[in-house]
Amino acid sequence: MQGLLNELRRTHFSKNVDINLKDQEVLIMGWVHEIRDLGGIIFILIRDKDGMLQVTAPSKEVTPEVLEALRSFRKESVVAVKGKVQESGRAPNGVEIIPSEVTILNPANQPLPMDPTEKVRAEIDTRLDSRFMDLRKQNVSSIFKIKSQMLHTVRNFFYENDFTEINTPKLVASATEGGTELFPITYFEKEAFLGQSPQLYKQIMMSSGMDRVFEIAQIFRAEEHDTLRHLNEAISIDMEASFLDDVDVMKILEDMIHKVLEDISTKCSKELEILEHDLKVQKTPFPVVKYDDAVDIVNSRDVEMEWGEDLSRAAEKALGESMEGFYFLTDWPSEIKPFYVMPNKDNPINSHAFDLMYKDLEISSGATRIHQYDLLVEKISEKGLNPDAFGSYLKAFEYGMPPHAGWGVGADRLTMVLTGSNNIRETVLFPRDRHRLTP
Ligand code: AMO
Repeated sequence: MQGLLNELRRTHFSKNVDINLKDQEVLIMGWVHEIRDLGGIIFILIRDKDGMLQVTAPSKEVTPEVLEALRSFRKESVVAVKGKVQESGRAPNGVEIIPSEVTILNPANQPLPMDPTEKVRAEIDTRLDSRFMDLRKQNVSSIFKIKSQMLHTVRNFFYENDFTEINTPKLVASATEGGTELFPITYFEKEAFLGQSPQLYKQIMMSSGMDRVFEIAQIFRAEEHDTLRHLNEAISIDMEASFLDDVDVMKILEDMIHKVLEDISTKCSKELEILEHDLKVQKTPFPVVKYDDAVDIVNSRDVEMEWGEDLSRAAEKALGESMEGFYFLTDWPSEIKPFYVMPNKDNPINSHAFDLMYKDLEISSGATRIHQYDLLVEKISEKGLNPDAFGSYLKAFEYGMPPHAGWGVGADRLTMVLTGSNNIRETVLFPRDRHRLTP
């Protein structure tokens, strides 16, 4: 049986065609990046997954059929080119191919919706409208290669540290982080919501005896924010572990971040170079700033902040200016943290909650959790929520819930740090923000 491509198969990616293949025949497949027809000679750059290769067709050395086919090439059409490898001082990789057979696998319509060669810079909205083409640019695809490596490292890190990967529902009946930021949906005859965090489920899992769990999944937040750091659909890296407290899980978090920095700087050096991003591998332990001290730092920089307030954007910036790299913010007031956060035993107006910051960007929140049923019910009520709505969550606390702690890291925000992007939309293939629901 013959498939669509018949005998036509790629022998090499462009990055693997080098001088060692001199005089050999190769077949490459990719997109037409650039065409220069000088009459007596045609130069075509073919782009594929990780690079480009020059096809050089001097009219005296190739057949009229090949010349004619090359002349019908259009930018971004998908083509296959077979030819002999030849040394070339000027071409990328130091080699070019002299074509003996060319096939147009799928022509691209003209004009193109945007320029994928970086010669004309497009606004982010134009780029996102034609994201498939935007992703053909090396600097854009580099961001997603780095994100992929980061997720790979994170998974490995968890597996190596004896965590079990879990998948919790994203169609949920109640709020986790307070009632205001939920997307309501119709679930047959009931009202339901898109999950804003796996928080309640990862805590329930502590009562299952599985001890250490993690999840990497979408979270949905109906925030009206239109900022460079907020999305309405984001990826959260969540973990929860039993018989540990906030200090223990902060150590796990900084070790994971350190491993990510190390892996990206060694395994993605080419992508970092393309992005011109100088990524520092910060040593652990990361600095720790107590909330009380953060308030003083912010005020000393002429930004007003009262004790008990969450950090405003101006406060985050002021703090970020005085700190380098990653640092923890600890000892948060209980009042501004969610109901499940453990208050400090001796001084309950403070809590065992922490954030991990990178300069002025919040990367993660975490805490020791309340594991005592009565205290949890009290805190739910104190926050103005109805404990009855949390029945199936609370049940897990009645029959042997161990002490536990955990955190959630914004994977897209972490990718901003790793790639030097200042807009979170750059780090998501198809971002969902206040105004964008397509593509
Ligand atoms: P929190 O709400 O702080 O904590 O979220 C954790 C991390 O997720 C990222 N994040 C976002 N990223 C982009 N757009 C958003 N709208 C957005 N919202 C959050 C941030 C943030 O630090 N249940 C707790 C975690 C825990 O305690 O385990 C929680 O969801 O990087």
